[in-house]
Amino acid sequence: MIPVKNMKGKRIAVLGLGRSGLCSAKALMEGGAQIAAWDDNADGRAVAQENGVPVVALENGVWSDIDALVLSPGIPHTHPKPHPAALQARKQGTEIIGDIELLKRSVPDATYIGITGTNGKSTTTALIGHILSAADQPVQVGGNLGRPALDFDLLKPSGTYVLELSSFQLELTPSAGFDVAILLNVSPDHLERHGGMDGYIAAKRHIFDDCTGTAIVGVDDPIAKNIYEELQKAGNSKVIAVSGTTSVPGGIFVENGILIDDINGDHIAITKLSDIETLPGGHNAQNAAAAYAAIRATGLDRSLIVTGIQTYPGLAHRQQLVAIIDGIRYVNDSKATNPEAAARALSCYSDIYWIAGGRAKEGDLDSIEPYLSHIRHAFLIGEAAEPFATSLGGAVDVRMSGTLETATRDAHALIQTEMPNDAVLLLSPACASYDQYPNFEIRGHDFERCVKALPGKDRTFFATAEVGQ
Ligand code: UMA
Repeated sequence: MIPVKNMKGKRIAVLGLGRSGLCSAKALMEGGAQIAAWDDNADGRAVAQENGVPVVALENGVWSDIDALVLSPGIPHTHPKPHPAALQARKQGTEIIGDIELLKRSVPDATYIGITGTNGKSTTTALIGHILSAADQPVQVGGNLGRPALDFDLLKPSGTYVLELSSFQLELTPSAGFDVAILLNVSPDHLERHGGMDGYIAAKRHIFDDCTGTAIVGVDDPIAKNIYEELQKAGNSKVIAVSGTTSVPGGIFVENGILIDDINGDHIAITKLSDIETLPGGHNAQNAAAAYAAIRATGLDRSLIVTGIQTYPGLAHRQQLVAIIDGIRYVNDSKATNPEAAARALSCYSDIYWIAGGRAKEGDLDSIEPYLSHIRHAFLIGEAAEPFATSLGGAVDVRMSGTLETATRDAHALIQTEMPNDAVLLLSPACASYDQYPNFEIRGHDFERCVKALPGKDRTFFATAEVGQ
């Protein structure tokens, strides 16, 4: 844990005592601040009290001498409606900040790599962390990925903090000022929290404010590309374009499956990405290009970056190769909780036996449409089974499996009878898990359990570490 010493003697309100808030409260107390902590949920308050954090209702009287409100990222402070405590803080001019801001103020001399984007930020963050630790560099990895920023170890100035940053966290990090700032892509997400698309883009764009070193921007979607052009025009920092699909002169991109470094205009082939099983698809090509660009900016030797990319173990629940049984690949993509994320996985394989469904979010299956020809059969589960069957409208052979266990068995049995060349049994639900599981991680583990129970002559299982917890 990193004690927040620069708030010593100050009185700080901490609202939200989940993963990040509880850690912030403890780090502030360790640094000598006086805490008034609150969670609207009684369980959250009870856990905090068990951890020795003083719980105080953040009512009117408390506010007279509060110096800052440390807010958990999931708590609204503007849209759709500010939390009353955030409203009160704003009314009296009290700063509202989050744990990333506290980390930056507590360890100002370390190197900070910040990664944001609507999709791909967890993989890019984990890949950067892996490359640096494989090269024996002092590094800590977390943020939105799961490990709260103040839970990190204190690093010497030569160390690097690699932070996955959500739009919520960026709004609570006024000083920003990252040494390397990455924006991968932008598409509509969390719009209710940002009052619409303009607010969401502004939150994402904030990652580049006061960037002291290198700004890295994906140019594979129109919104991020526009931000790249604006940054280049402003000329405040070194700006590098990255793409997983298009050759970008002067940038880092992937051409015929090969990662190319053209920053100095010399078109150097770095490594063949299409052979790396843990980074499949054009979206991961862009993630790898961004990770390479970020580490290159830190000055690490190119051969060490290549070793790191080639040995990347992958992230649990994100196109995670669980097993190969008699030549069939079993892939856990439980983190794909919306159709766009599932479409990314569907783009990567042919002959897919697709398990989908759960609790559907807003939106339709339009993003899946370009990949319908990759799907041999769909096995539908959970609340979304009926509506998905209707949406797929006969374009794909559909089975109503109901549960993940039945779907896995149904799919396996059908593969055995059809035995296509390149069969993949893919769990990529395009839905949240909450109708049948507490969260996507538990759904993913249940899939692994179901796969382990399948028969087969030649069975290989792969271990992938959970990161960030
Ligand atoms: N709470 C209140 N009042 C409210 C709302 C919530 O008191 O009005 C309390 C809840 O009772 C709970 C706590 O606030 O005890 C939860 O706070 P939180 O939602 O900010 O969650 P944390 O447990 O602190 O986890 C946060 C991130 N959560 C969100 O941004 C929603 C985690 O990202 C992150 O991993 C963690 O900090 C450590 O840094 C998760 C996430 O879902 C993965 N992120 C979103 C995403 O990826 O789309 C942005």
